[in-house]
Amino acid sequence: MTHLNLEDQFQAKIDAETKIEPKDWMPEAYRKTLIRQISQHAHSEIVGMLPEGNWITRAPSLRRKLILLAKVQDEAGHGLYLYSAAETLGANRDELVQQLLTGKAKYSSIFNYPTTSWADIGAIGWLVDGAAIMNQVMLTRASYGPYARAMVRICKEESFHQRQGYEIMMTMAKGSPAQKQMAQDALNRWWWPSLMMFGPKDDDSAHSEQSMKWKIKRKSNDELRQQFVDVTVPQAEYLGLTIPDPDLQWNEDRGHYDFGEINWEEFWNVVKGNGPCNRQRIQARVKAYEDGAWVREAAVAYAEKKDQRKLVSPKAQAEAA
Ligand code: BYC
Repeated sequence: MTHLNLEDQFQAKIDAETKIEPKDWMPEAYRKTLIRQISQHAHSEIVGMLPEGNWITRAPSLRRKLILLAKVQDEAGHGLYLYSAAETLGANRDELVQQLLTGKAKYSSIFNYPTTSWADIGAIGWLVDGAAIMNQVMLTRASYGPYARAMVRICKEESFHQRQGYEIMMTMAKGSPAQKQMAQDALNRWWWPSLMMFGPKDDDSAHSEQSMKWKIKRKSNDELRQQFVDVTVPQAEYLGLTIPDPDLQWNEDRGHYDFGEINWEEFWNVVKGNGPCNRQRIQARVKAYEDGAWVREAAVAYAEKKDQRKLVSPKAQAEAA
C-alpha cells in the first residue's frame, strides 16, 4: 500500500466522522499539529491558574474562597487530562513541560494580563471561561478521540466556572456604586484580551485551513469570535455594564453584532513574550517546578523500592531456588 493511499484512507475516515484513535495510522503532520495544539492548551490551563490563584488568599468571603479554590484546582485537572492526551500521540510530558519553562512553548495570551481587583475574578470567569467554552464546545467534536473526550468533561467544568464568574459580576454590578465601577473597570480591561483568545484573523491564521480539513477545528477563529460577541453583549446589557467598544452595534442585515478592530500589534506582542506578565508567569512556573523537585524524586525512589521488593518477593525467591 502506498503512502498516498494511507493518507487518502485517513482523510476518508475523517470525512466519514470516524474518530482517530492513538494506535491508528495518521500523517506525521496531523500528529504534530495535535501535539502542538493540545500541549499549548495544557500549558494554558496550568499558567491560567496563576492570575486567579493570586486572589485565593484575598477572596472576600469563605464561600468565595472555597469556590475559587475549587475552580483553580479544576484548571490543574484540565492541564493533566490534556498532557495525557498529548502523551497518547507519543509526546513526552517532561519535554513538553521543559518547552513551557524555557519559553519555547506558547500558551494563551490572555493569562499574561494582571488581576488587579476582585472584580477581575468575576470578569475572568464570565469572559475568559466564556470564550474558552465557545472554542472548546467545537473541540468536543474534534477528530482525535482522546482530545474530543477530554473536552466533554472540561466543558462541563468550564460552564460552572463561567456561571460563578457571571454571578460575581452580577453581585458587583448590582452592589454599591464603587462595586459597580470595579465591575465596569474589569470589563474594560478584559474585553479586548478575551476577543484575542480566539487567535489571529482567519486570513492570518497559519493553521486553520489544514486543521479544519482534518476536523481538529470545526469553526474558524473569526466565526467563534463573532459567536462570542453575539452571546456576550446581551449579558453585559443585563448587568448594566458597557462594553468598551464604540463601534459595537447590531447589524440587522448580517444578524450579528459589528465590532471594532482588535489591536493586533498588542496581540502579537503578548504572544511573542512581551505582555505585561509573561516573564512573571514563566518565573512562577519555574519556581513551582524547582520547589516540587523533591516530590518527583520521592515518587521515583518509591517506585524503585517497590520494583526492588517485587524482585525479592518470596515467590521470586522460591522460583529462583
Ligand atoms: N494566544 O494558526 P492559528 C482556559 C498562536 S485555558 C497565544 O490560528 P491555531 C482557562 C497559535 O498557537 C483554554 N498564541 O493557530 C484556564 C499559532 O502559533 P504556532 C485555552 C496564540 O492553533 C485557566 C499562531 O498563533 N484554550 O480555558 O489553528 C483559567 C497562529 O494561530 C493565540 C485553548 O488552548 C492566543 N490566543 O488556532 C481560566 C484552546 N491564538 O503554534 C480559563 C485550544 C493563536 O504556530 N486551542 N496563537 O507557533 C485552539 O483552539 C487553537 O490553538 C487556537 C488557535 C484557536 C487558540
